[in-house]
Amino acid sequence: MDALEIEGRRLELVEGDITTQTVDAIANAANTALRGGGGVDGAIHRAAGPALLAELGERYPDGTPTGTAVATNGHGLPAKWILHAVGPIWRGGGHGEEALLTDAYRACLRLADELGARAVAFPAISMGIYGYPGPEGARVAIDTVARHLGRGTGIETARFVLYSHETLELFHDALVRWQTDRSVDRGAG
Ligand code: AR6
Repeated sequence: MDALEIEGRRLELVEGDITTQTVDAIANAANTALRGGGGVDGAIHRAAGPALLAELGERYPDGTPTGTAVATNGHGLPAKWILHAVGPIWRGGGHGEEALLTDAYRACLRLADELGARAVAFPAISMGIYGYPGPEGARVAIDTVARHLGRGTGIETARFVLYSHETLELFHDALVRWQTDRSVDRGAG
């Protein structure tokens, strides 16, 4: 496992299935309709059970826009809450994708703090069906979560759960780069 300590909090990278994580909250890479789908969204709905779809339909009948997130119970999952975030569909990079991906992670972090979640797991939002390029998507994910851990937050552990070794490697590279940039910033005073 790759891990980094930031202001006494942990940022971890693991290869695995997010639905089996024993954490307070897991993030989901959902779509604006919030009615389930493929990829990690499909896996989460299958593992959580039909009560998840029912809760989403009841509480969020209009869905949620790209760059935002909503919370539900975890239902059949070990996690207590699911944070359903909507990342951008990659359309070449000139359509605000980076800001929207940053917003999606930030929305999850904000919800996690509101709920009092101490351990939170994230998938690689937008990096599957939505086609966000690997190195850039991993950089946005690591930078956004690492920055949040460096501020006042109740989150003690943030864990990226990556579904393939290739994705894990991308996140590893982004983590190393973030660490290097931080040392340079500190060195410069
Ligand atoms: N655990 C962790 N990561 C997973 C899992 C899993 N069980 N399954 C897949 N991944 P994607 P997106 C990885 O496509 O790009 C859905 O239809 C996957 O390998 O799930 O944001 C939604 O309803 C990839 O690295 O999400 C939306 O319509 C990452 O999760 C749309 O897809 C994200 O891939 C969202 O597309």
